Amino acid sequence: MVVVIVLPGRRSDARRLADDLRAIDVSIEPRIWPEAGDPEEVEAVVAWKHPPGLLREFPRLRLVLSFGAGVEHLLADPGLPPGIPLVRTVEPGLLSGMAEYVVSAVAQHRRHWEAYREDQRAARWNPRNYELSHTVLLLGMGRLGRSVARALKAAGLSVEGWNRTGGSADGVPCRSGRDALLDAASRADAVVCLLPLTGETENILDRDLFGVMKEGSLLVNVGRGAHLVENDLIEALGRNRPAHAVLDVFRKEPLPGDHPFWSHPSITVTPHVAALTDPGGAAERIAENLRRLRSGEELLDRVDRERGY
Ligand code: NDP
Ligand code: OXD
Repeated sequence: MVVVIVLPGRRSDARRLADDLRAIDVSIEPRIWPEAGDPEEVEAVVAWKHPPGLLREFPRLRLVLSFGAGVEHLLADPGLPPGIPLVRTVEPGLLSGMAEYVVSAVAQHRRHWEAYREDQRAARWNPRNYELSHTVLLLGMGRLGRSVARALKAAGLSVEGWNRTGGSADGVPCRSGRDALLDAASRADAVVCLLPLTGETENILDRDLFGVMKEGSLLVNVGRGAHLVENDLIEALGRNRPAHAVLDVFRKEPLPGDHPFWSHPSITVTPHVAALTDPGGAAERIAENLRRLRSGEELLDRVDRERGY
């Protein structure tokens, strides 16, 4: 089965993925774009930030796989063939990486690391208190949200969830709807966005949400840049609600050099690295999905195109 790997700017990840796919299953023939060979032979494409329209070049495509958890880049492409399955790749490294990032962001804020760095520069011995109880509200309780929730609970923190369908996920109580979001945010010490970007979730981190957040609280956005209304955040930081924002994703990436977030004293910027797909772990999941495609079994992490995630 011919699979084209389209990872522009990530040649070494593409090579590693191709080698691992071949090692797992000799019937898989990976080709690294732009060397795709005869387009008629291509049955599957693994893509991340592919050139829009590219998928139209493969008339016999049976499966499109995102080389990551997000799929808005593929859903936004009018060249995505209708009627064929789209799957995400959520591998163990992505789950543990996200859990580590969020626990670290929450812990550094709660335990005043930033202030201690300043104290150290001034040779100032200044112990600060911290509350034992600390509640983190997770927006999005999917594959990544549940992994983060487990790690936060293991660190002794309380976790509440907010999702589309309500109920509970892995023992974490979840609520849904706008009123529940504002109510939960008003009681949380940290709000973490781990939502997919859809028409319903765009601009969800806005002045209404910040308006109810606790003084001194933390915002972490690891979902997508378009979840955040940037000017609303800058105003809200001026009111100390939230007191700090850790941002990993941005409307425009790379974040332009003159963007005010870079120099804002209450914003920590990281360059979309909260969780990185490990090509080795991805190869296992991708090979399994290709096997399932061939045998007509249910695919892993299949996207519901209507729902948008
Ligand atoms: P999943 O599809 O597994 O989970 C999505 C969650 O969001 C579900 O809990 C879902 O609710 C909830 N949700 C979706 N729409 C709404 C809505 N309108 N209102 C409330 N809740 C909603 O996604 P993952 O956990 O795998 O990934 C989440 C996102 O994380 C990705 O889409 C990507 O944007 C981002 N990401 C960022 C990375 C980074 O490095 N910064 C790395 C990887 C991913 P329900 O459970 O009810 O269906
Ligand atoms: C992803 C990402 O969605 O890296 O996997 O953001």
